[in-house]
Amino acid sequence: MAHSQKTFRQFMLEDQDIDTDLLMLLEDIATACRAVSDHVRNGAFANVLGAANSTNVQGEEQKKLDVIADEEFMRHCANSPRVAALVSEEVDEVHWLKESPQAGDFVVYFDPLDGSSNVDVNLSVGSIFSIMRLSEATLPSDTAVLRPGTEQICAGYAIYGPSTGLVITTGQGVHGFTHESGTGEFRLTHPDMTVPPKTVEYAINSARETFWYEPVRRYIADCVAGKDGPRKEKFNMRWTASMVADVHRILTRGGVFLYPLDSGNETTGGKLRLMYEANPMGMLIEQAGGAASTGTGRILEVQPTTHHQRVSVILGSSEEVAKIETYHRN
Ligand code: P6P
Repeated sequence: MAHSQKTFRQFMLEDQDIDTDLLMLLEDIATACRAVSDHVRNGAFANVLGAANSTNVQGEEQKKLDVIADEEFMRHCANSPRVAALVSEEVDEVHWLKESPQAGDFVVYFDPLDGSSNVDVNLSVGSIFSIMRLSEATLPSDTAVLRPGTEQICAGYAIYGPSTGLVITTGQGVHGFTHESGTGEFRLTHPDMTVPPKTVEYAINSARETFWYEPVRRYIADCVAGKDGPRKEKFNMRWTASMVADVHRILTRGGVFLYPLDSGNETTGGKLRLMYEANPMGMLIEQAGGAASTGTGRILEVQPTTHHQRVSVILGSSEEVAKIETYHRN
């Protein structure tokens, strides 16, 4: 069968060197993503759009779909007997599934519905996931899940846009699948996704300019200065307020995404979360030949201290990320 027609399972079995336990977990995650996609696409008929009248651990207003998406991931990831713990953006504590977790058991970190404020206005949203393996048997103590992003064995996201996509890496490149209605299969449509090293397109929430520190302010000003400025290039800007959509665009055509530490979010360490947003997106971008930095260091080398901690995120085309790091050094 032609490479591009392969189903998720065929590709994982034939073109990726992964063990059966991981494949079974990935199929459960793909099922959770199908279920969330269905909830998102039919939300208007099920009275699940809008606020849930609750807040999550981040103190952010939860949408009904945030809670439903979390329930789908919790349910489907719990099928595998090798999953020891689940860490969800929507849940304060680490959700331990086993009394005595064993070496090789999985920890799954996820943001079940990222960018959910976009759902009510029918813009793209997504689910983000990251998988690590316990290196040794442990008591179900929360410190066991605080591992640096370099220890991820798998990272991926589903994007609920004009089509439902699933983009994943197991450390062997980045591969994109598209959901086929009818069969329900995720079919390989974007093998070997790579990020071009150069770009003239950046993504940042420019409404935060007044909070930016000097390196970011100067970098953006130089981009805006265009052909007559120091970059001697005309730059374009995109901001979708959905990390999954911005990262998917960058994986597809290049670009750089910035959600930096600034004077408005410094007290919380940034805006985006390390374990289930920055780390998985960082692994995907690096596996696609890009770079993922805090501005002063590699995101994947950040040693977590709490499982909901936030971090500064600058990721995408490698030469542009390196350029931004020089602004931080100077
Ligand atoms: P802002 C969505 O809430 C999110 O976590 C990311 O998906 C997105 O990139 C960012 O926050 C948007 O933040 O400040 O533009 O609303």
